[in-house]
Amino acid sequence: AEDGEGETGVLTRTKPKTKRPPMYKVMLLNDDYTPMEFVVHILERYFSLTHAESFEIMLTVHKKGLAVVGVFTREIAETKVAQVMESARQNQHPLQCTMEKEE
Ligand code: NFA
Repeated sequence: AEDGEGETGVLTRTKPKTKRPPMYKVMLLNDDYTPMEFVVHILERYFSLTHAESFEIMLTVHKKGLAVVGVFTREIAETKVAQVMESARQNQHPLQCTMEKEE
């Protein structure tokens, strides 16, 4: 048999195993120099958030020091971080974006 104890007496997996990929939190960090409007623009552009949502998250980062802006699979998270960091660099803003694996 495919499942349970086969003719050989070997115990095999019974539970269907649907694999979920590890998820990564993408975070934005506060600094004293990046303009608020730039952060809002970044959130709208790379995280598909509305202007109101972007403004709210920007304010959370500004007040609390950081905020999770989204949770993605590793490749998507890496792309978002790279896009934000490149855009900040091009515009000479010190804005920092990082990712962290979810438990
Ligand atoms: N603290 C920045 C300011 O006062 C705004 C900011 C928000 C920067 C979120 C980075 C992240 N101009």
